[in-house]
Amino acid sequence: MSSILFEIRQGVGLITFNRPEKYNAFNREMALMLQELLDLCAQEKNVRAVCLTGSGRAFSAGQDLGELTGGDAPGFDRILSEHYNPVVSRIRRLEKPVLSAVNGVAAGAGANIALCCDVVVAAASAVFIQAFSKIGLIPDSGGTFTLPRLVGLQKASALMMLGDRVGAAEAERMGMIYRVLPDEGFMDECLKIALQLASLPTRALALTKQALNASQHQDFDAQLRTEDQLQIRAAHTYDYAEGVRAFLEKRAPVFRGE
Ligand code: LHQ
Repeated sequence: MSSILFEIRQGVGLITFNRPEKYNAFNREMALMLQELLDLCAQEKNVRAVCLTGSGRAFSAGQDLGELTGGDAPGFDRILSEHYNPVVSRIRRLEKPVLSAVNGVAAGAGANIALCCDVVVAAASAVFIQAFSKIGLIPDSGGTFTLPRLVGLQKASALMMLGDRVGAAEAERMGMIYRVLPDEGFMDECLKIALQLASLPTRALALTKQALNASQHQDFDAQLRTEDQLQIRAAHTYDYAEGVRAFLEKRAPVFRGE
C-alpha cells in the first residue's frame, strides 16, 4: 500500500497521506514521495489547485518516531534538509493554491505542514498540537515562522512551549486556520473549496501568493513596489482579459489558468 494516494479530480491534485495505522506519520519514503507529488502538481497543466489531507483519523502526527532510532535511521540534519524543509518550501513556492483539509489530529511537523498551506480548513473534531517540546525538540517545518504570524507571538510561544491541543473551533477563533467545517461531509466540502480554487485565475492566485510571501520580510514601500510589478504581470494574463470581458458582458467568467 502506497504511503500517499494521489489523484487528479477536475483540476485538483488530491494528495492523501496514507499511513493511517501510524496516524500518517512521515517516514523517509513518504516525505520524498510528497515532494515528487508537489513537483508533479507544479508541472501538470491540468492541476490548478492542490489539496492535502489524511486517511483515517489523523491528518499527520509528524515525524514517524519509530524511524528515528536504529542503524539506518536518517540523522536529524538529513530529516530536516531532505524531508521537511523541501516540503514546506515547495508548498510556499508552488504557483498554485494549496488547501490543507485537516481531517483529524495534526501534530508536530504534520501541524506545521498543514499551517503553511494557502487555505487551511479543519474538521470540527480535528486538533492541532505543537508536539515538539513533549519530546525535547523545537518546532520545525517552518512553524516558528508561520505560527507567530498567524496567531501572534504570545499565543505561538505558549502553544509551542506547552504543547497544548488546540481544537478546530479555537484554531479558527485565534486565526490559525481559515474555517472549521462539520465532521460529516467534511471531505465533500473541502473538495468544493478545492474545485473553486481550481476554477479561479490561477496566475493571479500565484502572484497573490508571491506578494504575500514577500510581505513576510519586506517593508511597506518595498511591498508597494512588489505589488506594482506583480499587478502588471497579472494584467498580461488571459484570465484578466476574460474577467473584465465577462463582467462587461454580464456573464460568469471562464478562467483558463493562463
Ligand atoms: C505514531 C506517531 C508518530 C509513529 C502516532 N510516529 N507512530 C522530528 C524529528 C527529527 C527531526 C525533525 O523534525 C521532526 C518533526 C516532528 O514532527 S517531531 C514531532 C513528532 N510527533 C509527535 O511527537 C507526536 C506523537 N504522537 C502523539 O503524541 C499522539 O499519537 C497524538 C497526540 C498525535 C495522537 O494521540 P492519540 O489520539 O491518543 O493516538 P495514539 O497515540 O494512540 O496514536 C495512534 C497510533 O498512531 C498509535 O499506534 P498503535 O499501534 O499504538 O495503535 C501510535 O503509536 C501511532 N502514532 N503518532 N509520530
